[in-house]
Amino acid sequence: TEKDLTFAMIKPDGVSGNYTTAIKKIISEFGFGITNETTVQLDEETVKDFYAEHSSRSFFPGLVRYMTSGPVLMMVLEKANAVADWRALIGPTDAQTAKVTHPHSIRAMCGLDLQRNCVHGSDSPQSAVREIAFFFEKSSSGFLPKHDEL
Ligand code: YYY
Ligand code: MG
Repeated sequence: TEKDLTFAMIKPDGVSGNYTTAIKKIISEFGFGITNETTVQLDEETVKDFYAEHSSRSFFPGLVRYMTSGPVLMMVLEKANAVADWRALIGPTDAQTAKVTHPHSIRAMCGLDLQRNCVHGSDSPQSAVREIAFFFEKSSSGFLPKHDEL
């Protein structure tokens, strides 16, 4: 079967809460390959651009502050049906909801609330293409991160 790519990120609360190892274990247990990964400190401009679709929302300033509050780990994941399967694995946006409705999801396991929900996943194949290209550039040997690695 054809393998697809999706974009995943462990957000600042996930990295600072030391969930990286546990999340990577789940990633490998569920059959995803990690094609690329890089740890970076995002700046305000990058987060605003990445989340541009939400720029008019009242939660946007808080989201930008949170996403720049510490390092994030970005990954390109590879697997058949990668986009939908990764979204299913991370669970609903609100980590508090996730704890009730999807107790085995990653956001239930390590997220804190609606804003600090520990992980990101592309919401469609189109978003995955955009988000991978946003953070990585294609090279002859795969992808290279566009931002300075920590
Ligand atoms: O794709 P997903 O991350 O599950 O949710 P989005 O609706 O795309 O929102 C992006 C991001 O914004 C979410 O992960 C947390 C934050 N957020 C928030 O702080 N408050 C909201 N009411 C909605 C989203
Ligand atoms: Mg989204």
